[in-house]
Order: sequence, then C-alpha cells, then structure tokens
Amino acid sequence: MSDRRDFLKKAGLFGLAGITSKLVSNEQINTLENFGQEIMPVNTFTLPPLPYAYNAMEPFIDAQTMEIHYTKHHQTYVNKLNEAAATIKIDFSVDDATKCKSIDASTPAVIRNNLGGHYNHSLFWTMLKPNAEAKPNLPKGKLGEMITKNFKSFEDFKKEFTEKATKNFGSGWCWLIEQDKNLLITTTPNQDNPLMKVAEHQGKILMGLDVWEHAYYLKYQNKRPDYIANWWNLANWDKAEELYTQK
Ligand code: MN3
Repeated sequence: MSDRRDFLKKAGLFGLAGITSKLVSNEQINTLENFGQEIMPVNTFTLPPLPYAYNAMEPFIDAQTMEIHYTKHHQTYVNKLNEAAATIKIDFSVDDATKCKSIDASTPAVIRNNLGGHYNHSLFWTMLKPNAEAKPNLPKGKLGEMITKNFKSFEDFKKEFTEKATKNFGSGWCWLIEQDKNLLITTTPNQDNPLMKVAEHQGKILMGLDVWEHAYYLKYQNKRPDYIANWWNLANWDKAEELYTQK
C-alpha cells in the first residue's frame, strides 16, 4: 500500500499521472530526482537519492518510518537550509563535510542544525544495509581488526556503543569515529556531528546511528533499546571500511 501511495504522490509530483499504467520503481524515481537536481542552481542543497526502497530495511526498520524519515524529516532539513542560505553566506566552493568542519559556537543555529541534519542523514542512509534474513553482521577488514584492538572484542565494542546510544539524552546521534589513529565512540546532541568544532570529540566519522525518536517511534514507540538492538543487523560495515581506509 505504501508503495502505491508513494507512486501516486511521485507521479503527481512529476506530472506522470495518466501516462503510465504501472508502478514506477524507486530507481526510476531516483533518475527523475537526479534530473531535477541537475537543472537546479549549483548553490542549493538537494536531497540525495535513497539508495534502496523504503522497505529495504524490513523487518528492523519499517517502510513507513523510512519513507517519512527520508521524504519529510531529511527533506525539511534541506528546505530550511536552502531558506537560510538565501540570507546567510555559505561557502559553496567546499563539500558538505568541510562545511560541517567550519561550524563553531558562533555559527547561526539555523545553519548548524539544518546543515548537520542534511549531512548526517545523507550519511546515515549509506550506513544502512538490507539484512532481512538477519545474517551475522560483523565488521571485517582493517576496521574489523582495529575494533578488536581498540575495544578488546566486537562484543565489548557493541556493548559500549549500545550503552552510549541508549543513554544519549533526548535527540541526537551515536558515532564511531577515528581520532588520532584510535577509535572512539561518542555522542552528539541534536544534529551536531563529530566534524563540527562544537563537538565534544572530533574525528573522522565511520559509523553513525540516529537516535531521534522520529527514527524509530512508529515501530518501537518509547523502546529505543529495541531499535538499537535491531539496528545492529543493518549496520553497513562495508561502508564503514570504505570510510576508514579512505585517505
Ligand atoms: Mn533522523
């Protein structure tokens, strides 16, 4: 049902209603959205295509949560950021990670919150990987070795990350970062991230978990620990390894 609703909405958006008789795939929608982005001005933030279908993370993250999270929450950060960029100067000659690195205590809250929201979610979608069959999901490669070295074992790492993600009060994120060649688990409030000068611990982001209620409330209600426990099935360790080994 939600795919059909989504189709009807997108079809209306792109003026396709009536000229096509079958459902449009997410890939086709992404192509249309990419086309839309290409004709937009350069100094504009755009919602990146979601690299999978809304139901791809089932049964651990439900399709409706994914759809609302992406089309409403992430889109709103993008919209508010663009509104703010109309009056506040933003350096568009650098990438979004570099823009985040320049955020300090003097940055207007509207930029800090919405740039963080846009950057964090753009990254978050790529840090999830479908795993409907709940196959064992462990970091491998160089990062896998480093996690074992830093935290004694993957289980010890998992325990510490789970605890910090659970205890991050209110809305925020839990991160695995690299700092001075060591790995560290850290949390940020709201839409801050470890690239920003305002973060308690700064470093290279390797993995991140959104613990805002909007990320889990429909399926898990107040049970954040259940959401976190299920998220371990979806953590995209291939992406984390790519980030870790990228110089
Ligand atoms: Mn979110």
